[in-house]
Amino acid sequence: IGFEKAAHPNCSIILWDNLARNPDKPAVIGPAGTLTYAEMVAEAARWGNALIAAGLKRGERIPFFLDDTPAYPAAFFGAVRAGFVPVLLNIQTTPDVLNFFLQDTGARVALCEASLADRFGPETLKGTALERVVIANGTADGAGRIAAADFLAGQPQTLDCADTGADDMAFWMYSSGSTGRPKGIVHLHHDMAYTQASFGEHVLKLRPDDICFSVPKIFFAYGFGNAITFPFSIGATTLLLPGQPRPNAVLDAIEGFRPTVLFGLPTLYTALARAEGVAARDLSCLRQSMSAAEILSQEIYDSWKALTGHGPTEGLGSTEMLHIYLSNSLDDHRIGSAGARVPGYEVRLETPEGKPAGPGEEGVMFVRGHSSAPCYWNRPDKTRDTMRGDWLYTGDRFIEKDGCYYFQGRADELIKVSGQWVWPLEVERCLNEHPDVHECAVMAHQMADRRMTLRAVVRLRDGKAGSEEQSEALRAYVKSRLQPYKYPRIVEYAADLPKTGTGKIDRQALLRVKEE
Ligand code: 3SK
Repeated sequence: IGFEKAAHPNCSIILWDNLARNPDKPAVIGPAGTLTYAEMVAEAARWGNALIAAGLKRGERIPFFLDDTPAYPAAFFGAVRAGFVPVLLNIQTTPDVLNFFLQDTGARVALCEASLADRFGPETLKGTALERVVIANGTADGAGRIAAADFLAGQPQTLDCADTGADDMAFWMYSSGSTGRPKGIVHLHHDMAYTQASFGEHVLKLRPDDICFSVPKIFFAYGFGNAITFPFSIGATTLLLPGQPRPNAVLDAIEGFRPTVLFGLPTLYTALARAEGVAARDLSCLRQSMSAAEILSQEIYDSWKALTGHGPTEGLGSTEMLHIYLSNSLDDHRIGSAGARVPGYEVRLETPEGKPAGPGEEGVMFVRGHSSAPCYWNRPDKTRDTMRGDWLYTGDRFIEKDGCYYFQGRADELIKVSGQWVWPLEVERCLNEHPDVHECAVMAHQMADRRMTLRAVVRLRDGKAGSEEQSEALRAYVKSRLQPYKYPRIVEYAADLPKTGTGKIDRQALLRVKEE
């Protein structure tokens, strides 16, 4: 691979190195506040000390249910430095899944954003070991809750580093794949530095005076690298925007805080390019824009280029690898391709027969590099399926041409919508619980701009005919029960659904109908 593991025995060094290098430079800016690097180190130390004082033991997991504010990196770096294991949770998680996360992590202490505190109700806490919820950015009410201001009060602003090693568990993220049980993806202390040494140095190439703005939030592996690992590794600044990243909020933040590097997904670039009045906005601060997770179309690339003078640079990564391992470069972009292998990673394509795919032949991608998660927590079966020696099975099908990789679809049925995995069966199960639905099938649909969305074909009860009002009701139903991005954008109706010989819904037939 040509890269050694970074020697970092504890990933908090990424922040702490800035104390000597850049104490007075802003580490974080944004509507929730500004902290210099010296202030960020002091704040992180207070978090680490407060968690130690709470009686936690080395290696204990701490779920982070936080929005993007300065408290996120402060609590993260303080926790890892003290030897605890932050678990970065998607803040759209519903109470039933949150309950599963609390059980799976065995956590006794969790951090929660004040605006999200109602998610930690009795349903979420049932059967868990949780004793205390620390409420960030607000006040706490109720038993077992404490406001971060009180939790941190009087804690020292220096913190010795726990006796961790580079190969020790540092933090987790959860896969959003949803066969009912998301998988805890375990990352080690050296992984962050490795993503910086590979993608950070060879593709992104930040400058110390850069201000990074990742619209995908920190709890996504992509956002975590963009907003924390890369800027903190070189002493640059990160702009953190809490709340819903609606196009106008993002445009306001760009005009107000003048970031130089923007990170988004094709869905975001599409929404920004179509936002009302965008042409009159001042986007001149942006010198570079990055995209990942979904295929970027020529149309989106061109419209962003027309607004900013540069198109987004597309790459592809995974939570298991922590960040991007295939990428276009700033000066060589093959539209429609995820790009080439990022230095520091090796990739190979394997045919269904287990042979290496030849030039132009489709194969499933395997990747290796030292930021790879060693296992899924407590899931030896899933670990065996995915982590094969030092290679990781991605489940993504590609064709390689001139060193660039072109995505052909998934080897399984997962679909990536707005950068997040959706298991169509989960959406089908949800729709089937609606009183008007007799049966349904949910499948991937590629939009004209090449982004993926969900299409549901529904047979209603009692021969009822579909209507736009009914479709809206079904979408709202899914949004109210699952994470909102899992709703079917397209809802179609059929008097009957085609079946295979064994009585299962014949998806291939439904796909053929769509193509005809
Ligand atoms: O989806 C992606 O392309 C991605 C990129 C970086 C980190 C994590 C992910 C899932």
